[in-house]
Amino acid sequence: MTTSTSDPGRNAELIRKRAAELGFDACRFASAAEPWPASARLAQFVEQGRHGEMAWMAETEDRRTHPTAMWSGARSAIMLGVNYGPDHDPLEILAQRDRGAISVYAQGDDYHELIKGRLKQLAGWIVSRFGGELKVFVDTAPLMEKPLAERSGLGWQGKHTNLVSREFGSWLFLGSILTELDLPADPPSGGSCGQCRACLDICPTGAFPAPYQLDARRCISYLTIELKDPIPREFRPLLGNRIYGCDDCLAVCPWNKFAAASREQRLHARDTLRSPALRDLAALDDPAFRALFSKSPVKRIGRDRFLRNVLYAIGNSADADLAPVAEIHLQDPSPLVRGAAVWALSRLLAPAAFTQLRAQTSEADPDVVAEWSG
Ligand code: B12
Ligand code: SF4
Ligand code: SF4
Repeated sequence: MTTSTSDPGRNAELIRKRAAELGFDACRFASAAEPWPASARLAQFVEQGRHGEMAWMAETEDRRTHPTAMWSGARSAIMLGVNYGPDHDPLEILAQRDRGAISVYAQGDDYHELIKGRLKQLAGWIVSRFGGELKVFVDTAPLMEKPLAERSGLGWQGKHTNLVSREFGSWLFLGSILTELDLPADPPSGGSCGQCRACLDICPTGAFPAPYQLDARRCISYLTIELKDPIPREFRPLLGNRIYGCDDCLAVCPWNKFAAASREQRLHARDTLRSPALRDLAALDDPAFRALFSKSPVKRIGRDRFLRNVLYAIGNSADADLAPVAEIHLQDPSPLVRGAAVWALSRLLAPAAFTQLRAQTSEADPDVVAEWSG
């Protein structure tokens, strides 16, 4: 049952203050009940197959279309932001071809754990103070967080489709609380992309069919993190040394000029993950992978998918000294890894040497024959 409060405006201010005390960098309010255009846009995205193999997007589409479709009791949304601004230029590492580029969001601890903990603390405080049922979300639930954040005035969805904040640029994680309480909605943020198209132009894989629309199947974030299979050949050269996610469209956004480095120590880049050598990463077995990526979001994709990405980056390194590193992986237990090793060697070895290796090896490994034949 909805708990009525005498002064919703005052309650909102108290919630905002408590959110700041808990370490949230932004907190704003929106109606969770009004209809919006995002439902139709999600339907179009799924219909066009732009979610690729993220089957969960289609499976949960009905609930995902609107907050009330997931929970009919939702009246207001409390939208929280955590600044994860980097202390360095994330594009610089792209020129260091013998190093792996891990996207900014994954160079520190897993933000899901950090934000979920804070959301639960805030939620407990709200219930004890004002009552009302509520639910907390960060990333993984069937809730469209960006349009909800835009509605709350936290920012606007930029042409790269992510939320842009006047204060934090493109570096803001989102978390949400849906509640039965009626809280006064905040005004829109103001600010827009205007004539800018920097994010559209820099995308290495041409993942934007139009401004404000993304085809996830072409996005390096999807290809390196979500896709379990070998990455389609057409994209492999375009990955460069990006081995987990991609920041290009975020990093070029001019609104980042107002951003500051994150104040949360746990989100800062670990020294080991700023510019790890591809040679060292390729040597990781499962226990070493788990140890290096303890508490990191990278752990989620597992050692084999990660090694696949590392070997594609080795193939793109133009560093023939790395060929023996790739060759060791022709014996890897994982066919995914063996296939990526073949591709890397096809790029690093002289044609005659590759042909000779193929004659010796390809028939002995039926799982990756397609990779040998190119
Ligand atoms: C699925 C998903 C992905 C997929 C698909 C991304 C996408 N853009 O849809 C992949 C794996 C590719 C991905 C990548 C990334 N992700 Co992601 N991802 C999500 C997730 C789980 C759902 C997003 C979704 O609903 N997509 C479906 C599409 C249809 O919705 P949409 O993007 O809002 O699309 C809108 C526009 O297309 C717009 N639109 C369409 N046509 C038009 C026309 C006009 C005129 C206008 C104005 C708008 C418009 O309307 C749609 C609905 O609002 C959210 C968390 C969540 N639960 O919301 C995180 C989330 C969006 N991801 C996040 C992050 C950080 C990333 C990466 C930066 C990670 C990285 N460094 O590699 C990249 C960024 C890539 C990019 N440019 O989007 C953050 C973004 C934070 C922010 N400030 O916006 C989120 C919110 C997670 C979080 N809780 O912080 N992600
Ligand atoms: S994250 Fe990278 S690949 Fe994906 S849309 Fe942005 S620039 Fe393109
Ligand atoms: S780079 Fe330019 S077009 Fe892209 S989101 Fe930022 S302001 Fe908008």
